[in-house]
Amino acid sequence: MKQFFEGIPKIKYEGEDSRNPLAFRHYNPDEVVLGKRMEEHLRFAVAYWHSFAWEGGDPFGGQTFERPWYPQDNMERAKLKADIAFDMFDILGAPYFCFHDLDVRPEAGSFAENRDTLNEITDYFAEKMAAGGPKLLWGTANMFTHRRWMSGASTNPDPDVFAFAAATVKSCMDATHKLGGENYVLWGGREGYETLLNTDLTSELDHMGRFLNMVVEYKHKIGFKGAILVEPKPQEPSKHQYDYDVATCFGFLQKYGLEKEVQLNIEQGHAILAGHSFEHEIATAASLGVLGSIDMNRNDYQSGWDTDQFPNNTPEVAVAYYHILKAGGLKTGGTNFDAKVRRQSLDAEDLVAAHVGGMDICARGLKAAAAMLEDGGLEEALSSRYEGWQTPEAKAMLGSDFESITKRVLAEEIAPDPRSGRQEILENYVNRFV
Ligand code: XUL
Ligand code: CO
Repeated sequence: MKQFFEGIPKIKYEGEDSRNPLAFRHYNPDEVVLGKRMEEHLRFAVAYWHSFAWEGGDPFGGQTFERPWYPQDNMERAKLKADIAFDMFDILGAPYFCFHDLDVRPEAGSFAENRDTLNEITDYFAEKMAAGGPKLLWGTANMFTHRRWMSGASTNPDPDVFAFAAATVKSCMDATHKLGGENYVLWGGREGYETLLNTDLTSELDHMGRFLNMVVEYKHKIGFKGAILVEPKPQEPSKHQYDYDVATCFGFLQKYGLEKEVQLNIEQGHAILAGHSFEHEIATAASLGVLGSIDMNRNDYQSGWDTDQFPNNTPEVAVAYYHILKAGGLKTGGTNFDAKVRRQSLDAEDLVAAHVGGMDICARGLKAAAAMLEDGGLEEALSSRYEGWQTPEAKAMLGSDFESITKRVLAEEIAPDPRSGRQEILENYVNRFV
């Protein structure tokens, strides 16, 4: 059943000198990096939606890809799509995959039909997984494509849509649990607004907070051991999304008492849309204790929209993994390619090569990040920059007050002497490793 990928062999590690475009030059799953196998550090996942569901459209033109499983309007083609997807997971040696309900089943008008077809197709997945297929990194619900979601899911002004969303997420959590999924993701989709002229922001946020609490309550009820993750994104499709970035999400989680229950799935492209770097978002989440998982797909820096491209920039990826390793690595999370090939990349080979390149660049970034950590140059620079805070006077100051501090400034005639931030020297240092 490898017909779709005919002529494409199982991808192997051939080392840096390989000229084979369908070989790994850096991703060597068994290679030990900082005491752990590369595969266990990176925990790669293939996203069903972009690799198998995306048809290659853009705002100016429709489908460019021709796939034997299109249109996915019946179970027969949904199963064919699953056969081909699992073939690709096998070719890549991908340890995980991720899916939305809509990626894997035909869409029907009624909740009951959607739930039944989801159950049927995920039973089909379970057989393939048991026969040596990959594991499930996370499942999620698509609550943004169908017109019923156009004004939001849990934030919809219509309580019937909230109800439909609750039942949908329950069915997707059940499927994720059944398949042994290691996380469950909620990306806001249309949880946001187009104009405040028609939006009651306060009650929409309250409804979203209650909804997420219901997710957590249900997780505990069914004994789902995975992590619940929210994926920040600042805009697109809504003009303003409620889960704008890591800091906004954390404020939301705290307000609704969820900061110990919910972590974040951080996507590079979304960080860029929010005007942040990927490493800023990762380091902020790590510092707030909510770093869960990553979607490793970049955006185009010029176009200003979510282009979902495979990663291909070693320094960016290296700095991201540096912060992940510093935070103790990915735990239940992984490296998900929420990435799609460009719409002119028509062939099965393009699909495989895109993942091979993405996996390889991540492996290269991971090795560079580990080498930097082993060398310790950045940690040394950091402790030297903040060494003043190690003195007893500096520590005591944090427990004092403005009046006593002012007295000390006057008595000791404190006059700070600025020191270089050494940015270029540190950038040059990083360039030695990437
Ligand atoms: C959308 C996005 C989603 C989530 C899952 O920009 O990233 O595909 O990853 O719903
Ligand atoms: Co994503």
